[in-house]
Amino acid sequence: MPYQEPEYLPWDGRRVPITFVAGYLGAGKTTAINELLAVTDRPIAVLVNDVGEINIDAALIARRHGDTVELTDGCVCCSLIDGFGAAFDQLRARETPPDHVVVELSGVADPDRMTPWGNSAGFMLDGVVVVVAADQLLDGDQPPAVNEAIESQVAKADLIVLTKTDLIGDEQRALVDARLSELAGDTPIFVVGASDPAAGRFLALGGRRPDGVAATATPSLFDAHTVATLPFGPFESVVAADAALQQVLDESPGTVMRAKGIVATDDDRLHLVQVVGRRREITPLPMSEFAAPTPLTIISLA
Ligand SMILES: Nc1nc2c(ncn2[C@@H]2O[C@H](COP(=O)(O)OP(=O)(O)OP(=O)(O)O)[C@@H](O)[C@H]2O)c(=O)[nH]1
Ligand SMILES: [Mg+2]
Ligand SMILES: [Zn+2]
Repeated sequence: MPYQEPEYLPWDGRRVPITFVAGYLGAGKTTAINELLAVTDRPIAVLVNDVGEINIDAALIARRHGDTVELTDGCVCCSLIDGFGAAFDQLRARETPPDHVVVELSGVADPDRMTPWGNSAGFMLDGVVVVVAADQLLDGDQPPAVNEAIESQVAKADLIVLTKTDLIGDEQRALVDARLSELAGDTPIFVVGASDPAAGRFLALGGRRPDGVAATATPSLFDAHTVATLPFGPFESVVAADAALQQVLDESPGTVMRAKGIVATDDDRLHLVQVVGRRREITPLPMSEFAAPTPLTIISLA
C-alpha cells in the first residue's frame, strides 16, 4: 500500500523544521553532518539514506549521536518513499519532538522530489543544503552524467556547502567559484573547514527562498547507478586490504563513483574504506569498539 499521510497533527500542531542534505556520492554529506553534530547539543534527529544493503553512514553518525534513523537499500526519492514515510511516522510517534530533523539524502537523490515532504504533518521545510566537492564539480574525466547530476542538485540548493577545497589550488578554486555563481548565483555558499564554525549557517537557514525550486519531477538518476555489495576482508594488513581494494575496483564494470565499508585486519583492528572517484583511503575507524566489519558497497555508473 502506498504511504498514507496521517490525518492528525502531532505535538499540538507544532512543526519541526527539516533540512535536506543532498550532494553527489562522496561529496562529504556525512562528514558535514558530523561536524555539525559535534558542535551542538540540541536534540537533532538524523535520517540517513544510504544506497546499498548496508548503511555505513548510520554507523558513522550514530557513533557520536544517539538519534539516527537508517534508510537503506534504495534512494528515498526513487524507491524508498514508503520507508521514508515510515521514518516520519516513527518521529511523529515520539512524545517530545526533536528540535530539528536533518535528512542525509542518497548521493543520487533529486532534492526536488523530497521537498514536498516539508508539508508533511508535524514538519516544515527549512531548506535544501547541497554539498559540493570542489574537486569534482569541473572534473572532465568522469562520466558527463555525474557533472549533470551535480549541476542539477546545485540549482536546487538553498545553501551550498563547498567541501574539499583543500584538494584544489587557487586557480582551480577560482574556476569553481565562477561556475557556482553561474549555476546558482544568489545561493549562499558555505565553505567547510574555513575558520567559521559549521553549525549556525548550516541549520539556521530560516525558511526557504521565496523563489524556491518548483516541484517538478526529473528523470531518476538512481536507475543509472548500479550498486554491488561484496564480502571484503579480513586481511592480514592494511597494505593487503588496499591491494585487494585496488583489484576489486579494477574488476568492477563501469566507472566506480563510490565505495565504502568497514574492514577488519588480523590484529582485530577495524578500518574505514572510503573511495570517491579516483581517490581511495583506508583509515583507522575511530571508536571501533562500537562497530563491526561490513561488506563493501560499490556504486558504479555504466
Ligand atoms: N580532503 C577532503 N576530504 C573530505 C572532505 N570532506 C569529506 N572528505 C572525505 O570524502 C570521503 C567521503 O565523505 P562522506 O562524508 O562520507 O561523503 P558523503 O557525501 O556522505 O558520501 P555518500 O553518503 O556515500 O554519498 C571521506 O573519505 C571523507 O573523509 C574535505 O573537505 N576534504
Ligand atoms: Mg554519507
Ligand atoms: Zn532517488
